[in-house]
Amino acid sequence: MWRLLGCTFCLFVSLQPGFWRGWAAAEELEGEVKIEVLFKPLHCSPKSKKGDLMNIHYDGFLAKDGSQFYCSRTDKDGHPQWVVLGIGRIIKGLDMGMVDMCPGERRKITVPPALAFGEQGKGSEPVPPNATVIFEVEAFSVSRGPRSMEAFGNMDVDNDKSLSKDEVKEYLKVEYKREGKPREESFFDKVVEDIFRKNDNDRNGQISVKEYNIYRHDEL
Ligand SMILES: [Ca+2]
Ligand SMILES: [Ca+2]
Repeated sequence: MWRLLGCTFCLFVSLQPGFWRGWAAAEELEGEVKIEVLFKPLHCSPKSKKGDLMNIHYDGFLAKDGSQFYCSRTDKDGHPQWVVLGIGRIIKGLDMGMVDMCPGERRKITVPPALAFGEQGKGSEPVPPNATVIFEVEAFSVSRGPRSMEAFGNMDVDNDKSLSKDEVKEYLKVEYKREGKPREESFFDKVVEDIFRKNDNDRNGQISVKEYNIYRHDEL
């Protein structure tokens, strides 16, 4: 199934720092996530579930005055963002509000502060403290588990249960080529550096199974 992903490691590259990191600091569940389906394709499949990789565009608004604090269409060169659903990499309200969503579907998701940016708000966007936020999300693709062990096995050519930079780079090259998007060597070097910066936690130049497997935390 990993083949459906297109690019497994896009995830590593584009789990955006800042905005998407676990901002739902407040644990108490005050209020609920409200979901309004703005558009649902006739053929609505596959439907997203926990652990899926989703490619989305989203706009963020403050509920109190409707002002926009984020737009993925203008940010980051306007590329849709890759997110993994339900593992705490995005704000809780979106982890909850984007379940059962299919490619082509658009939703308006209203998230109370406790499930969004909490008491602190978020300075850089900016979102004030205790703000209810509204996201308009459009899903482009939904695919199964981005970091499958099958994908790991495919990358780990020498089978030492550890990924070197060369192994990751070769894998990326093949993936991009298969997608009809060959890139220059320097592009892959940059992506690999980024992947290792974010995932090689013990800085030994290898990505271990433990470092790769983001689901471990999730299943505790
Ligand atoms: Ca290896
Ligand atoms: Ca490592």
